[in-house]
Amino acid sequence: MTNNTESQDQTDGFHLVIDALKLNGITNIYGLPGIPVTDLTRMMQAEGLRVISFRHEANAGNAAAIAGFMNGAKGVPGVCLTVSAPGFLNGLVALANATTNCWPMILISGSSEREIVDLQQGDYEEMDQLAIAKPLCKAAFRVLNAEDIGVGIARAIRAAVSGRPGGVYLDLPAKLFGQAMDAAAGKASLIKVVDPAPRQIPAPDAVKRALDLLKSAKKPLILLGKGAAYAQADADIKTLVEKSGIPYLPMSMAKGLLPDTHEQCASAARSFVLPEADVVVLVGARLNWLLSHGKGKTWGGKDHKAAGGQKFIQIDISPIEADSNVAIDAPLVGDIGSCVAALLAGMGSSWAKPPAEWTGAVAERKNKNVAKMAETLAKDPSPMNYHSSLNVVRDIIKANPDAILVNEGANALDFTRSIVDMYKPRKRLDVGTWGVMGIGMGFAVAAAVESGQPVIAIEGDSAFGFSGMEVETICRYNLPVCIVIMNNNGVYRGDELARGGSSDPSPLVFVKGARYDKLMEAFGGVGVQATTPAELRRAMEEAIKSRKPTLINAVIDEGAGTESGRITSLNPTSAAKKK
Ligand code: OXT
Ligand code: ADP
Ligand code: MG
Repeated sequence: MTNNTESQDQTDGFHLVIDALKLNGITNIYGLPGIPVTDLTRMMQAEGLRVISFRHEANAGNAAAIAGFMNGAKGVPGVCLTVSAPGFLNGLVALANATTNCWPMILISGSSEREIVDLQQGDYEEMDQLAIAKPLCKAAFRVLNAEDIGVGIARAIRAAVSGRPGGVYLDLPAKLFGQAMDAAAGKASLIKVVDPAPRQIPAPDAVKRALDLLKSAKKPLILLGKGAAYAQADADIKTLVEKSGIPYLPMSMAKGLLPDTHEQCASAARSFVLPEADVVVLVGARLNWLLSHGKGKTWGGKDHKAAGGQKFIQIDISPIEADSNVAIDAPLVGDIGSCVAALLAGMGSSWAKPPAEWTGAVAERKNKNVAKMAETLAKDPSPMNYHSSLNVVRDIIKANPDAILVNEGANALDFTRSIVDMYKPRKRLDVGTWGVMGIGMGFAVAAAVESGQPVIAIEGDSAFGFSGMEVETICRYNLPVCIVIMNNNGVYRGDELARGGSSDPSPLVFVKGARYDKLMEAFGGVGVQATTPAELRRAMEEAIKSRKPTLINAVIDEGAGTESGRITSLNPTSAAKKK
């Protein structure tokens, strides 16, 4: 074709969206079809994108969010596609949750006609989606013209994965999809994003400040957060821990960054190391509620508002994270890979390990707790409790360290976190910063799709209910997901009685003896009822071997749990004095 001659071929909004996503390495779309994106999902599949179609957008959104956690450091966000208004709102919780957790996700929603929406004339599924999304995500964009699709998708990708990652909303009005334009001009309008998650190198003086502080420590501690897992700087993080000889504590989703069985892992001595440490290196972890805001009794403070006297080094890509809760003595702003590499370079070859008094005291406390745990795990009560059932899961993960563990619930979450050791990075996916229920099946689907590895989802019976219908999705795509419902007949416990003489059940309990395994059988998967650890073990081993969608209804003592698991203290209590 000669220059300045328009090609005969045309393209349209549908294809430009698809081409722009593909050009930027996006391969999987988690969504739910309907007006105005039904044809888009068909065309996406026809053009080689893998479209995973869910039963509810909340679960598609959660799938996209966790895909972002798994791949974001490589510059690839998770993508969710929904219809307008209600579909968009269903996906929005996951977008907000992704943003809260610092995971890169793009929520693409079709929307109704701008002219009608803006005059509030009552269009089908009318809603000003862009305005609603804005306060709940990192960035929000709308594309009105086909020739701007390339820019819109490039901006969405950059906003999601660069700097502190987060959720991005992309509004695509129905009219856009049908707009035609010259194919060559369309192709030229697309942008392949160069270096979407650029390295951010820490300043040399900040590195020196951090190392000087660390050198002065008598009782140092490294705290690894899910930002450290996200960053995929696994080898350097391992070297930092081992070269420094400093005990480390992984936050929930950082478990396995180094094997939990590592001799420097201080998980089993958590309540000892936090108040005792004198210098703490935070690597991709915020001093939020999960770390008692860096103060109070957890940190050795004399009351809940008092700091404990630790000094903090904080590695974070966000320059405004430092001092959010307590003073940060040595902020190290940059991406974790670059920051850790700079620390390693500055440490040289003769870095002194921490005093043996400190590492010895940590080891002593840890060994005591590990022995106590071993004793509890060895018991075999009837009915099964959290410990005896999770002891099985612990063995299964040990034998299958590449399997991904998805986990939600209260007791089902907290006991799993402390009992089940993880051996590899990014293998534990859970309720994150919000402690949100409902992530289970969305995470399980995406974990299987993105990794190809077997997935084990340990679910409280309440937690499972939020996304349970996706067992059909798991069967439809024949995913190697083994769901274990820790069935204690309720939220926290199943033995609560109704109050005030009500003939209704307590708000916290469910139908007793429910057979969740039958739900899986309804869609052709394998359902198993397990009332003993031996039955649970057999069923899990078979599920891993066969890779068949499996749901095991593990019957747990309904009185074994505690209110809100390990966070009972967050429940408000009344100060009113009663006569
Ligand atoms: O050091 P100490 O002695 O303290 O001991 C610690 C460790 O040292 C030790 N440990 C070990 N010992 C030996 N060996 C090893 N390997 C080892 N490892 C550790 O164990 C203890 C505990 O360690 P841990 O866990 O590290 O320490 P700790 O102190 O617990 O850590 C503090 C936290 C805050 C970091 C930690 O507790 C944490 O991460 N917590 C997260 C809690 C969370 O997010 N919970 C979920 C929310 S609860 C509630 O909100 C629920 N809802 C409401 C709701 C929600 N969330 N969302 C929506 C959309 N709607 C409603 C609902 C509905 S939960 C829920 C459902 C619950 O019912 P289910 O049926 O689903 O579940 P069940 O409860 O099972 O019935
Ligand atoms: P946890 O809940 O495990 O403690 P948080 O979600 O609180 O972890 O903290 C994660 C932190 O990691 C966030 O402050 C975020 O800015 C930071 N972070 C995420 N990715 C990177 C990265 N690549 N480099 C540096 N910091 C990062
Ligand atoms: Mg329960």
